[in-house]
Amino acid sequence: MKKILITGALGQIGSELTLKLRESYGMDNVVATDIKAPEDSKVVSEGIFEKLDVTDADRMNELVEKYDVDTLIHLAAFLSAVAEAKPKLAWDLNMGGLLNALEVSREHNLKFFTPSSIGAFGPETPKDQTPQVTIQRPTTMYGVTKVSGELLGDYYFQKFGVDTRSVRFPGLISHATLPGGGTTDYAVDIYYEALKNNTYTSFIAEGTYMDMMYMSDAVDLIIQLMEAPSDQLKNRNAYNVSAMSIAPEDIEREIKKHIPDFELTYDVDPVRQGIAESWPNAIDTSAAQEQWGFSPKYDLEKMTADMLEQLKKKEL
Ligand code: AKB
Repeated sequence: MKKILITGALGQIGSELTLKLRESYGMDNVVATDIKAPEDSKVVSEGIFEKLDVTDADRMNELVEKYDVDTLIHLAAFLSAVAEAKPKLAWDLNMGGLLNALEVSREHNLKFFTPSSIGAFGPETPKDQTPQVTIQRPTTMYGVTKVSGELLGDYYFQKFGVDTRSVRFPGLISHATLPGGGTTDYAVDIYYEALKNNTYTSFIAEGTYMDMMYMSDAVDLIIQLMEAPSDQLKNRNAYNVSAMSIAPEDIEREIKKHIPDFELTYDVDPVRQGIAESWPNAIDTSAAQEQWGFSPKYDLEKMTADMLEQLKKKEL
């Protein structure tokens, strides 16, 4: 990767990935883009930043040519709960943006990354040790766009030789940027509320297991996968990745080690609970480990300690 363009750079993954890429590859070699441009963000104020609506193919092409880009990291997309509330808009953004990004990668021979998700699985998928290759019949619009995206990744690789790479991200937990409208967001909110109010009401029910990962591992793995030799990668659609499989009460137990009077209550949201129940409990990540050395550093204990420490430094 020499000259990288990121879409959705102000989103949950983008805002941390952009800073890390600028640090590793140089300020002038990372072009951050997003549909909005808030001046109070480092992503906008400290490096190259351009406004881009990913449904505008001409503008995307113009920026790729202007900066002589060789790698495209396409992050702009709606998350699961928002996509479920606005399915038509989600199809237009998630698929329209992805197709434009793949086309520009084909035309300019770019290395390409876009995230898939555990949302690409559905109720018929084996719930535990979910295999790398298995049944994918999601029951959400988010999942439909993610499976379609995975198929497009395979197609553009096989048909046009585009160097497509992807992972099925679990819920991502970060102290820097809040997620926007996902099913796993409870696992981020819980830390903020624990510090602010000593209490949190979870919209996901007790006993609901989902895969999760700390954002610093997510950012590192994107770079690791993008730097892996092309001939080592057999799964061009997306790799299973996860660092932990947890339920709300597991986070509660861990937070209590730091905040003993923390209290967790439940007020379950049927829509997000339904989505969570259609996803796996714990996916098998062995293909990612074997093919490109995936190895997350943070488990629940380490992540909780760091989240609370970092959030204490912020004005919540
Ligand atoms: C969501 O909850 O929508 C995302 C995801 C798992 O893809 N965090």
